[in-house]
Parts: sequence; C-alpha cells; structure tokens
Amino acid sequence: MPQSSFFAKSVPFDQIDKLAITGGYSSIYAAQQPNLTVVGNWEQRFCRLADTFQPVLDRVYNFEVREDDVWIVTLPKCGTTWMQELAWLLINDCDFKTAKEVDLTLRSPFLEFNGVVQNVPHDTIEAADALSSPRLIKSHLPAWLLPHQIWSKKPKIIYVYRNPKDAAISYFHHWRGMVGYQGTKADFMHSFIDGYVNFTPCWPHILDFWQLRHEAHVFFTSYEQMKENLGEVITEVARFLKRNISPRQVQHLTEHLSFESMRDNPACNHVKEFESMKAATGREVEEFRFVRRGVVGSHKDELTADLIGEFDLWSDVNLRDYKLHIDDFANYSKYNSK
Ligand code: PPS
Repeated sequence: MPQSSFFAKSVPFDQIDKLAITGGYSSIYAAQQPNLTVVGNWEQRFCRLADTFQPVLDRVYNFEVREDDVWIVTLPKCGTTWMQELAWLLINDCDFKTAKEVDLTLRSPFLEFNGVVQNVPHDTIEAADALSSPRLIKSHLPAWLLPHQIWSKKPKIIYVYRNPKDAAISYFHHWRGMVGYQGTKADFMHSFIDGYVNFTPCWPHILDFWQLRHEAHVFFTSYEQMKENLGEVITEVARFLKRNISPRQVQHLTEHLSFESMRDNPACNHVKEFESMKAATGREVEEFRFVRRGVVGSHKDELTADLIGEFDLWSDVNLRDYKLHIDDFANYSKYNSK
C-alpha cells in the first residue's frame, strides 16, 4: 500500500458532538515537508476535517495538475461561488448561455467534495480529471494539502479572502441548512474560532496565500473588494488571466454577477450539491438559500458584542507576529496596491 502523505489525530468527542458531526473528526498533519513554504512550523500545521475526507486527501494531493488550469482557493463562505462564476465567464469568452444552462458545480468542480459527502454518484475528482482545458477547479484546502503539482506547474490561483466574522456567520447558516446543525450560534462560533470546523484553522490558511500574493501565478483578493467595486475586480481578474475584455462585457458581467441575479440563478445555487447531501444523509434539510444575504458586515447584526470581541481578540493574537491588521487583507489589490 503506498504510504500516505498525511496522518490524522482524532479530536475530542465533545467537539464532534457540538458540531453535529456523525463519525470522527481529525487534525490532519503533513507526513513530510510540503513543497512550498508555509507560515509557522510545517510539522505543527494541521487542518481540521471530518474523517470522511481521509479517503480523498491522497487522491487530491496526487491529482494531475495542468499548467493552464485556474484554481479558486478559499476558506468556505468567502465568495467562492461568486468568483467561480466570474472566472468561468472570463475563461469561456463570456458564454452567458452555457453559464445559465449548466450547473456551476459541473462547469467548475469542487475537488474534495467527495470528502464532504461520500458515495455520491458523481466523483468530483474524476470529474475534474475528465474536464477539458482550461479547467476551473474549486478547493477549500489549505495550500499544503492542495495537489503538490500546483507548486511546480504553477497554474493560476485566485484566493478570495473574507472577514472571518462574516464568513463564520455565513458558515453557521450553511452548517444548519446543509449539515443539519441544531446547536447554538455561540457554540458554532467557538468551534470556528478554535479551528474545529472543516478547513480551519482560519488564519494560517489565509496567511499562506497572503505571503504568496506577489507571485505571478497568485491573485489575492477579497469579498469586500468584490462588493465595493465589482467592475474593478472583474478587470483585474481579466488582466491576471490574460483575457481581453471590453467595457461592455464588464457591464454585462457586473449585471450577471449582481447579488439579485446570482440569487435567482439556479445554476449558481448549488442545487446539485444539496440533492447529493439529501440523498446521502436521507434527511430533509431546512429551507436554505445558498446565495443568502450577500452583505459586508453581516456579523454586526448577527453576532453579540461579546462574540465580536472574542473574534477581534483572536484575530489580533493571530496577526500580531506578522505585524498585520485585519483591514490589510480586505484592502489589498494586486495591481493597484492601496
Ligand atoms: S461555499 O459554500 O464555500 O462555496 O460558499 P461561498 O460561495 O464561498 O460563499 C457564499 C457566500 O457568498 C455570498 N454570495 C454573494 N454575495 C454578494 N453577491 C453575490 N453575487 C454573491 N454570490 C454569493 C452568499 O450569499 C454567501 O454569503 P452570505 O453572507 O451567507 O450571504
């Protein structure tokens, strides 16, 4: 049996219980030094994932990367779907017709989705492998768990940051709607801060890509910038992907990518993933709209002042050593450094 590139240490049962996870949950560590520089000591870096991910991690790590791929890498709920639709249209000559007809999860597979839901008829790693070039692939994994060929073949990577307080709120609604979580909001937020929900801890995930932001093949942007000036982000992504785009196309894209238009577009609402989850768990999920609220600062009226204080302290502690402030991430622009 080939040796695994990772090893797992189980997390305490009370955490699993709190998050309504059936089955185990683990901290995943690299078994050998990754072929990219990560923040901190790589031997101490871990990523928390439900144990259902374990069968897919080596498959993902050894996935055949193509130089003309485009990868969208994010922490969950940071604007992944929004950026996928944007990038897919840029890569495909603004083919709005196909974009409306074919579900985004088929046009741009979520590579490790088989770790979220096992035994889905549609294996997302095989689907990504079979896709014709140029492919657009989504992943939430931290840099060192991504296919190792990414760091030698250097396909283009778009990383979207979002204020963790807003991402956590969005994740909470997702966890209720998609996973069936019935615990409290405060318990979920503490699990997020403590790095127990899938793909966390959060700050090292962000910081790895932050330190790569000047690399020619990495585009670091934020949900906040997309909200502030979508047209500018579209133009910057087009420049990054070396795609010509007219002002008229920017206008058309801006309309297609508006919150209202994405909310009412079934191809962008993860309907297929919902169906897989329902079929796999045999449970009805509560009414949940994927494109939900779409605002910056949703935490302000969805979190208590105490929880906001805990989040802020946690961010300060994590950023102090790097002399970074939380606003640095939302404001960064690759071509127009503010
Ligand atoms: S996932 O599950 O990780 O792929 O989710 P992700 O796509 O990263 O994030 C979902 C949030 O993005 C919001 N969204 C948008 N906001 C503004 N405009 C547009 N067009 C748009 N499309 C998606 C979506 O509403 C989720 O955020 P919340 O805060 O829950 O509304």
